Amino acid sequence: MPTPPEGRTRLSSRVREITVGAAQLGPIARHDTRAEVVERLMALLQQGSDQGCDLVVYPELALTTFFPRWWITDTDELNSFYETEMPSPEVKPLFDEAARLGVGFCLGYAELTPDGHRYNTYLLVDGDGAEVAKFRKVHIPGHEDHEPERPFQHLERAYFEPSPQTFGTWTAFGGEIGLALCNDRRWSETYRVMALADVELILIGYNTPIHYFPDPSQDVLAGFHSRLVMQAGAYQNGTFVVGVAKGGVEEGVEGLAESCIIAPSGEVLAQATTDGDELVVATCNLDWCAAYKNTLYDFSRYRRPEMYAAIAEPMAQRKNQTTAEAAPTNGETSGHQGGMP
Ligand code: CDT
Repeated sequence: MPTPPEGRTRLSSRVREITVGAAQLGPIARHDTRAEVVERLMALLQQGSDQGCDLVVYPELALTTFFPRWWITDTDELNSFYETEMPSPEVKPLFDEAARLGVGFCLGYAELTPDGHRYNTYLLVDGDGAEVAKFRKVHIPGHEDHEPERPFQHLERAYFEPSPQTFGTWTAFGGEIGLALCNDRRWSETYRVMALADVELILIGYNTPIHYFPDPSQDVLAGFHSRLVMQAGAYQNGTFVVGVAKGGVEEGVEGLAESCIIAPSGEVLAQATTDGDELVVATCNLDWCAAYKNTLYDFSRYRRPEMYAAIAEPMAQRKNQTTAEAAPTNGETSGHQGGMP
């Protein structure tokens, strides 16, 4: 297992290691029951326990098929894909077994709240079976309306509200843990917001159809883009990143697999070799993060937040600004001010 090579800066004498299992899932069919899926989750949990995992991480929407691929107008049918309580009776065996084994886990599911809100949710549970954190997906991709010209739908924007809360971090498993879901991993802000709270290990479940209808030229790059964003997010923020797929051909749609565990150096420590149920394991020395957070990415020393205000402005506000207002406000001329063209 790669660890920081001798000679790389170790800034802490206290070694904090967490063994993580990225519990990739293969396809879940539309007719598969929760009980059948939970059996598979428990098999991966057992493998994780056998391999010394402290934490087993499941994908986004890990209890059902990826239902946003269909335009579903019947409310009862749509609701059948959501959880109204967690753990539900069908999922409780997973919670009980994880607590018995002393293994924490992170589980993605569709959440329907008592007051009718629908979220794409990621739940982190510790080794004693206690809930640590509930995260709701921030960036909701796809489209709102039925688009029959597509070979399959991506109706997340019809079926989920974006989280009203920003990204968080939680102290657990001996470190600072952050959560994100699928499309969140493509946005650099996701990692940076968590890094500002000293995140050390970001867990990201995903369902990524390889075919991207708006621009199929991107299809061949699906794996590259997925790794690119997670490796950059890890390195630029001095954090481990665990990306966990539901992959393979599910109801005729091919999903990206390639689950992986990435070090703060940006290096991939371990990656799935199949597109089915597979546990990818790596031991993460959380003290490795400091080698980046305290040097090249020492935020308090080098970051220039006063230069980044535009990042936090809504687009509408930016479009309403005149060129002059949008120009640098430091009294210098606008445009390039460096030595290179
Ligand atoms: N589940 C999810 O967020 N998938 C998106 C697909 C984007 S294309 C609509 C992803 O970013 O992988």
